[in-house]
Amino acid sequence: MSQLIEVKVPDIGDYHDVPVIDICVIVGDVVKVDDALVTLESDKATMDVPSSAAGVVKEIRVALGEKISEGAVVVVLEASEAAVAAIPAAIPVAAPAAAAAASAASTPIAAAPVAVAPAPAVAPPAAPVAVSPPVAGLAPGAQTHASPSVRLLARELGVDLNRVAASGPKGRILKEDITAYVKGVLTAPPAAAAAAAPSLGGGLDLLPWPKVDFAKFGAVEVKPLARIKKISAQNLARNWVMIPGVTYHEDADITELEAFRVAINRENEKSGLKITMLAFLIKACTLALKKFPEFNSSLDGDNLVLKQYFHIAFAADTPNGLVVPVIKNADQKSVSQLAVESGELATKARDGKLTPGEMSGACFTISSLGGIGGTSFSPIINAPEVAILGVNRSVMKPVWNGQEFVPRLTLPMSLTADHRVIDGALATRFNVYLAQLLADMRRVLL
Ligand code: CAO
Repeated sequence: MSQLIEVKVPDIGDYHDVPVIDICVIVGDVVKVDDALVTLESDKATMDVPSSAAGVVKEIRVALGEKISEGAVVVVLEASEAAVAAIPAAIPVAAPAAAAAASAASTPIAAAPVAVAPAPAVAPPAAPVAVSPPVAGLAPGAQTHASPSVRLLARELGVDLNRVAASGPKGRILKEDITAYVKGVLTAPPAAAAAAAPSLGGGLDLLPWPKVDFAKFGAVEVKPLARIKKISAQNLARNWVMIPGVTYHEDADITELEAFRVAINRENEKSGLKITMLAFLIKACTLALKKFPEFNSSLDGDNLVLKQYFHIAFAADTPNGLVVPVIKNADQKSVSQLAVESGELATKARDGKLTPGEMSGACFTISSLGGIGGTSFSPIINAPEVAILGVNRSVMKPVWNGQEFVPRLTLPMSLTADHRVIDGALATRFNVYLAQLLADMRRVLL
């Protein structure tokens, strides 16, 4: 017979709302009494929440970055009969079969039986975030599987656990793995070491950022960066430095498409439905992603994760900075639906009302500066995506048709692709195909 046990944050003195910085176990782990389950970090100290029982981890009830206090349930364990006998003080919770009845009778009091609701091992972040930011205050590698002592060692050595190959059971990183990683970095040639270990000082050997007293040269006004800008700055800087991105340019002839768009919008004037160029771009990109699956992938160590879903993000310019809402399953939506949804998401973005869910899960991003101008640019890839399409304002250009120059409306496209995944030939094929689709959207039906 087995029993479910809630393990709670014990008495931690005067500390309240302490952030979870490490989750040391995963569902299925076998733990002993006093094994660390999660690590909390107050402004003064780091403390582990030990397991009050021996058993198997059935559920993790906290998320990285979540702030918790004494009494919060951290983990639900399934204790073996022997283990249960040894821990009379542990608080049992209702088994799933009895959950409905138990939850009806449950109260917020700690000892009352409560239903064990299935929850993801790591819950989504509580606060809205932009451009896949890291959870504030978390150490690099916080989502990897390692014990607190290993994490401590990694922190002391400045090692990002995400970069360390795990040799322990269930992908757990051991002390030996950290040692091997550091040895590898120290004995590697300088260039390889720099690429392999940005966490060990980056190897970039950069000069410190220039500190200038600008007021010496004239009047200045100092304005703190908006939160979104601060978060996206970190992501953009990492992506710019870490990804060998190359930008490939292509002109798409959208003469017929724009004429069609204008005609349709005139037809729909009364209903208020406005089809945007962005909606056509999203549609065309989903087809190009299907044809060239490498563009719908992410690098995970030595593996390429090919996604079977097509969630398209688009950059939205807001008074507080750039945010990137995501249209889920864009391939299953009509151009009209894409126009409505992107319009709604852009409005929410400008009002600062996007939820974390509306900004996550993207496979590919479109950055449209078409409403503003420009002729080309080099968009920065939004990791872990591997490509991003930028477009600028379409212009009439004289195009030679074999006999004469004819005026064609031309959309300048700038596709940045991660060269580790996509080489120049593939990127150019993607661009050419995208341009073909935009030149004649009937191809979308094929
Ligand atoms: N060529 C010519 N005109 C274009 C165009 C293009 N490629 N794209 C849009 N336009 C026109 C639209 O037709 C619209 O004109 P009308 O009002 O006469 O119909 C006008 O420009 C304004 O369009 P818009 O940009 O507001 O709307 P959109 O659907 O094209 O784009 C959004 C929406 C959210 C992408 C856009 O508002 C935005 O925020 N763009 C900025 C993205 C950005 O900052 N990227 C940079 C990221 S890297 O720093």
